[in-house]
Amino acid sequence: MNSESPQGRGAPVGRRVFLGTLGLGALGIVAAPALQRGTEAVLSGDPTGLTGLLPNGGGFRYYSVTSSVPHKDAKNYQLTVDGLVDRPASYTLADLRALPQTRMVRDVQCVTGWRVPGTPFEGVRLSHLLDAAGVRSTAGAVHFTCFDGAYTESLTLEQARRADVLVALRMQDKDIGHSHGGPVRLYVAPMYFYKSAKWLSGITVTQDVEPGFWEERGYDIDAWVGRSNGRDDEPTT
Ligand SMILES: Nc1nc2c(c(=O)[nH]1)N[C@H]1C(S)=C(S)[C@@H](COP(=O)(O)O)O[C@H]1N2
Ligand SMILES: [Mo]
Repeated sequence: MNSESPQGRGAPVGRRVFLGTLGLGALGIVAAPALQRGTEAVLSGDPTGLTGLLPNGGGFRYYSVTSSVPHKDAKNYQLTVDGLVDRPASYTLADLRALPQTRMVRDVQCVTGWRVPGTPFEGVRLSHLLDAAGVRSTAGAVHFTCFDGAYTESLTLEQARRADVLVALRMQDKDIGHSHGGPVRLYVAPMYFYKSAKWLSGITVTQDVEPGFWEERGYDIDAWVGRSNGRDDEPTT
C-alpha cells in the first residue's frame, strides 16, 4: 500500500495520498501539500507523536519506521565500525568532529516524489572511516544499523567508497537535529533519500549486500536517483 511505503509509485500527490495518510501508523509518511502548508508553522518544532505524521519544515518530511527513537548527543553517542576489517573502531561525536570534514550541496530526493533542492550536508567521508578500519580483501559491502533499533541500509563497497557518501554531522549548515537523524546520519548523495539512514550507530563491513529495511519491502538496493525504483528519466551519465 502506498501510504506504508517510502514511495507513492506513480500516485499523484493529492487526495488519494492524503486519505491514505490518515490511516497510517508510524511507518513512512506521505503527506499532501495542503496538509504541509497548514500545519508546518505550528508543529514543525516537535517531531514526536502527532507531528510524526507531519512535515519537518524546509520541505522535508519527518520519517521514522519506529514510533519513538532515543535521543543521543555528544555525551552518549557512539558509532562502531566492525565486520570484515583489521581495526574495528568506535567513534564518539568528538572523534568524528576531529576528522576531516567534507561539505556538499545537492538536491535531496525522496522516492515518494518530494524534493529539497540545494541542501548542504557536511561530515566525514565514509571512505575515510573504511580506510581507517582496514577493509579486508574478502569484503564486498557495507551494512548500516541505527539506534532506533529497526532501520537498516546497505551499500556495495564500491558505492560506499564514493566521495559523495558521507557520515554526516551537519545538514542545512546546522548540527543535525534529532528529527533529521542526529547527531549522525548517513548521506548518500546520488541515491534516493531512503539510503541516507538516520540515527546511524553501526557500520559493518560484510561480504555481500544485505538488503535494508525498505529493500526487504521491495525497494531497489541500488537506489540511484532517476534510474531505479521503476524510474528511468535521467541520462545515465
Ligand atoms: N533510521 C531511519 N532512517 C531513515 C528513515 C527511517 O524511517 N528511519 N527514512 C528514510 C526515508 S524514506 C527518508 S525520505 C529520509 C527522511 O529524512 P528526514 O526525516 O530528515 O526528512 O530518511 C531516510 N532514513
Ligand atoms: Mo523517503
